[in-house]
Amino acid sequence: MRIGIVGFPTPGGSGVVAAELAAGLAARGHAVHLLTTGTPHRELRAPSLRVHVVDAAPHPVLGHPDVALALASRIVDVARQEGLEIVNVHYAAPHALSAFLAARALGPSPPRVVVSLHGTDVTRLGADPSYRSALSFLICTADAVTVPSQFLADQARSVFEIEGSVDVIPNFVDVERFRPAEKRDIEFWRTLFPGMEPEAPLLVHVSNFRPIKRTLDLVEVLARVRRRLPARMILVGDGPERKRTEARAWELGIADAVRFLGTTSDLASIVRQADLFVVTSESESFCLAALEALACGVPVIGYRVGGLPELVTEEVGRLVPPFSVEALAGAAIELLQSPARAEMARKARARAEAQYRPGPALDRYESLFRRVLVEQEGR
Ligand code: GMT
Repeated sequence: MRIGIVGFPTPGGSGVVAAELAAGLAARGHAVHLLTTGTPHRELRAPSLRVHVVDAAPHPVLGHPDVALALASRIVDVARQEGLEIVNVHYAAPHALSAFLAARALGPSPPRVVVSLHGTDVTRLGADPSYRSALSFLICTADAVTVPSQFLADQARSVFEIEGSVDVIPNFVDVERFRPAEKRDIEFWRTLFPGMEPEAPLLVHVSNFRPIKRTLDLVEVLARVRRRLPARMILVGDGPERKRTEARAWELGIADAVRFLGTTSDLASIVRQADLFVVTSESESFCLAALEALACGVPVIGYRVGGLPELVTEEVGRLVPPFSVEALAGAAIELLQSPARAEMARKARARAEAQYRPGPALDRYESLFRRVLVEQEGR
């Protein structure tokens, strides 16, 4: 197939899924074009993948960028040159608008449009009356819609009044890149926490520090865990709530036990060193970062929200009532002290390998794309 995939270049989950999907399908021999507004965050192992970086700088005439228009124009150009049959956009805004415009511009036999929803495009933008009507139109007129969890399928159906099918295709993980540590690298940890006790528990969090991640809760949890255990925490990523979270760590007197690493491309080597992965999100459609932790053999704790219960079962972690930092700290203390954690770590890895390898997810995107092409022929 000749496929265009549109996604953000940022480290967020939807951009990672778009880029890994594009690379995976290119490696299977499809002609794949990734259209994005910056260099993809992760290294993509697929020499045949064509990446088209669309200029999203402010336009001198407008004084601001019009990303939707710039992407739409590039989709039209690539579709004309390469004969794209499918355009699969990841995250509804503005990508679904760009794909819709491009399809209209491409005349009587345009590429089929598949919209992959990822989370806040439904739960936040879809819930916002300023955006809902237009998004609902774009999603309902697409040839197919995908979501990463049953939770988001239900939300999307109700928010956008989708009558057709919604395909649940869970996030997937490269289990070679995200694999368990052979042993704890105490030297690595001591570069971050000089003098750290060799057996001190290690907690890790990865996010974009948006308000929806409730990152202040992370340091509240750590402060409570540290009343019982000499735990340390590493926070990977960057975003609007980082400064407030750092300030709260100082107020709580635990700044020496927390390190903020910012955005790093070598995520796996950090995550695999942890004893627990902590998510404090108010909502998650899936939580790719938690899946990457499971693949590293790291159990996950978090609030019972959104699609997290579909991923984090009792065998591989603990979910507690939202938004109790006491309960989350209690779960962390219980697991860190439990001899059963090693078995949980093994099951975490086994779950990622058995259910979330890239292969089955790529199969499902492939068969969905084939299905919409066949439906088109039948029209
Ligand atoms: O979590 C974020 O804020 C980033 C966001 C995105 O759009 O890139 O992630 C969303 O998509 C991921 C890939 O499908 C999911 O794993 C995340 O759970 C989802 N985030 C939310 O629902 C908040």
